[in-house]
This record gives sequence, C-alpha cells and structure tokens, in this order.
Amino acid sequence: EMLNGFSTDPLTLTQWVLVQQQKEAPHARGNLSILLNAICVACKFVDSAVRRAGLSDLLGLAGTGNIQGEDQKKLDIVANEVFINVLRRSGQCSVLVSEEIDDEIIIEGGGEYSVVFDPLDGSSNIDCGVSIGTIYGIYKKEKTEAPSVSNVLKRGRELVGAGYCLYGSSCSMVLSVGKQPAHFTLDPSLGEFVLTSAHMRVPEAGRIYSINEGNSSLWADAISRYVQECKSPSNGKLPMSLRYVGSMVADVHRTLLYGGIFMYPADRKATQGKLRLLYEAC
Ligand code: P6P
Repeated sequence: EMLNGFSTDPLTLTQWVLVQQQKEAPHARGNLSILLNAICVACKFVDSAVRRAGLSDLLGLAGTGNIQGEDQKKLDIVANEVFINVLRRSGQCSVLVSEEIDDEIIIEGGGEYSVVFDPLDGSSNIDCGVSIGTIYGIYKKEKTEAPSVSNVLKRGRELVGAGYCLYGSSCSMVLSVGKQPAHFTLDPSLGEFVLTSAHMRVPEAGRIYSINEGNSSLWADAISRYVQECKSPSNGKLPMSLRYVGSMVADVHRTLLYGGIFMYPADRKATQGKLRLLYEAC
C-alpha cells in the first residue's frame, strides 16, 4: 500500500528471508537465513565502497592480476575481502570459492553451506561509472561430505540459493531460494533492502537483444543468422533494439525486467564462451 508516495507496508529483505524460510522450512534452524543476511550485509558494504570509489582512492588498478588473467581493480580486492570476512564470520560456511582467488577457502569447523561468488563482476566498467554487480550461489554440503571444492562442483539445480546485487542507479538485490526470484531495492536512508517485486518473471516477449556485436566476425553462422533476424526480421516486423552494457549483471537484470535476450555465445576467440559457468551462470 502507498500513502503520499510512502510504502505503508514495507517488507525488508531480512524480514522476507525469515518469513520465506519459516514458510518453506518451518523446522529449519535458520542457518540459511543467517547466511543470506550475511550476503546482504556484504553487498551493502560493497555498494557503499562503489558509491565512494570516485571520492576515495578506490578507482583504478590494484597492480595485481587474478587467476582469470584479469587486471584486478582496487574495488575487486575490497569486495573480495569484504565477502570473505563477512561470510566467514557468519559461521554458516565451510567452503568459499571466489572468482578473484586461485584456490577455495576451507573454513575449519564451518557450517553446512558452500558459497561461490564473483564479488565484483564487470569491474572493467568501474572507472567510467557503469553499473557493476556481485553474483553468488549457495550449495548445501551433505553431512557426510568433507569440506572441499567438490561441494560446489555440482549441477545448478542443486543450488539452494542464488542471486546477484546490481550497483547501478539504484542498488538492486535479486534473490531466489528455490522459487521465482524476488527483487529488493536498497533504501539508503534505511540501510535496508526493501521488497520491490515478490515474484520476478521475465516478460514473454521483449524488444531488446544484447550481445557484443564487436565479436560478430567470430560468431558461428547460426548466431550470425539469429542476430541478423533480430536486426532485420524476415517477417517484416520492426527491428529489435541492441542494448549491451558489457557488465553481465546489468545486462541480465535489464533482460529479466524488460524481456528480450542476453547472449555471450562461444566464438572463434572464446571457444568455450567467456562467461564462467560456476560464477556467472548462478
Ligand atoms: P566483453 C565482464 O568482464 C564480463 O565478465 C561480464 O560481466 C560481461 O558480460 C562480459 O565480461 C563482457 O565481455 O568481451 O563483451 O567485454
């Protein structure tokens, strides 16, 4: 309900997680809720660092590289450290796997969850103020499983939770714990993510296609034919619009909200595609 532009029935992410978990798993001990709230706290810290980056010495390169062979930005390092520390302190994780570091982190005496995350995807866009994001996925370790990287080398269907946080014109958290994703928007004056859509569903049809046209000379013929159809529909319909930010979380979020298609197909340069299954397909 809205009254003079103010929601009179706000539901924060913290409350939603508790209500959702209570409904889904009434006998749960609340460990997943604690973990989800830790992820939420980490994202708020990263959002705060991203907003201040231009004003503090947080822009630019860190002078190091990551296992992906990418130059790390200072914010990459900050975001990675924040996630590792907040997740470790949550007491719910036994394995952390970050796109920014070479090996998995095993937490002795940790909890039953393993988290894979890209703490700051799209960081090549940081210095020009383009939206960037965090991507995460949560697996639950079987009681009999020893903590190891194999806890996260499972099918996506075995994820118990996954989502992303978009640091854009506003800060959006999109989160699923097995059902349709919910969308929360950070209210900076509250420091809380407030529910904006309880059941996100991509529109049936969309007028936007999203791909890096700069790679068109490298595409397989089928991709070229499909993109040509987007640009010049054989049924005489109006062409689709191209929108490509080059920051996956921004491109995916827009596609989820407005419809259409986002693609990063394998090509002669990236023969296995560029986006990493473990992190960017959560
Ligand atoms: P390209 C960012 O570096 C990223 O991993 C994704 O966020 C993004 O979708 C993709 O790479 C952009 O790649 O080759 O189009 O610059």
